[in-house]
Amino acid sequence: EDYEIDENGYVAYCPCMGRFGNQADHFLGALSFSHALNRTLILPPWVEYRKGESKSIQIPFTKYFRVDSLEEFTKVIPMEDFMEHLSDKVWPAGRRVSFCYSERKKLDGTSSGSCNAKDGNPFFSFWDGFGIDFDKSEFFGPLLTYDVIHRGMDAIWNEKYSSKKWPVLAFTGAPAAFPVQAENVHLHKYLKWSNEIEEKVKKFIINLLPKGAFIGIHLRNGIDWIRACDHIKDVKQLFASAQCLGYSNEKGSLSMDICLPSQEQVIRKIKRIVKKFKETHKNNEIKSIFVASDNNHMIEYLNEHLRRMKIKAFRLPENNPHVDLAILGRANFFIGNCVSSFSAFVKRERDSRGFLSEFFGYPNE
Ligand code: GFB
Repeated sequence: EDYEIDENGYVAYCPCMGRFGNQADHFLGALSFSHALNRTLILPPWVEYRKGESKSIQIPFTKYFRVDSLEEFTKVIPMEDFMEHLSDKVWPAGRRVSFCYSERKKLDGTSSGSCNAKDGNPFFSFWDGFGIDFDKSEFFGPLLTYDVIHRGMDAIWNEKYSSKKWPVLAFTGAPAAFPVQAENVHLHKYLKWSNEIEEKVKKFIINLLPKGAFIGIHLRNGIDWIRACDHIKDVKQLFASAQCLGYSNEKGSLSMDICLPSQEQVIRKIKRIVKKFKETHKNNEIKSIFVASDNNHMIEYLNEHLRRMKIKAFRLPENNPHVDLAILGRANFFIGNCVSSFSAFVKRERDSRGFLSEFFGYPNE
């Protein structure tokens, strides 16, 4: 394969904040940013954390997503390909600058005088996995920000950092906002699951789910989540909550029903959706519930309460967040957790296909 150099330069970054849902929000912003600057986005591997391991691991972008669909929107290249085929020419060792808004302190709190891009986890593993060391730091703040949408920053970036002199803008974190800006949500349509994920989804739906329509639900209820929901009394928005409350709370306010619905609320919502679905889809009744969860799938509870409706609950036999997401994306109806960025991924994918979704506790009936 021929690897042509993009004379307009590249954008690289470490998805160093949060887990998959957070990284996906950031990815859409980074996509919009690099597009606005007319640079090629270097597709970073996804950063994952395994229980009991102190260092993150990096999963190639292409394991989960296709490259060709992203190319319909803008110029992209997987980081592995860039490093193997282009970095020596475009971004040789000795000339690698890391970009950050302002100084990043050392882990012990003392001044580093630099972006300190490789200090800590996942920072070190991410760059070091590609043998990348930084020779210099560049602070772009407070003059520049990532906001190319509201503040026309793209022109200022290109003026200040020409691609000739700065072929790669390598950011210590994503050049993007969290949660994803409203204007970038639609970019999700260019994110398509890889064949590997699609195959697993098809197998599960065909072999393990009963024939007929199914509701997908996301139950976010692990201990980290229970603790996070404690904060709802102190804030107007939490994580992805703008997806149902609106970015300025114009559609509602946070509540425990939204962040951490009780079992009773979960079952009530499901029953309501089943009935509603029946009225609008006469020949395609809900036959099962697919449950994705980080902790408690409530399978027995659901089965007990849905028995009279002849509906059964199912889950993946193994923990596989991406297959969970992709199945939720395909369900005939989705009920998500409005605060969770994991649910937000599903909601955006479904919106881009015109599929129906609601959230636990929202709308409040
Ligand atoms: O994706 P994520 O940023 O979403 O992080 P939230 C949650 C992680 O938990 C996922 C696992 O990446 C998965 O690894 N997880 C959550 C799940 N739900 C499921 C599920 O249904 N199935 C499977 N298999 N795994 C927030 C973070 O998580 O949690 C914040 O955004 C913070 O940074 C907070 O840490 C406490 O937005 O839900």
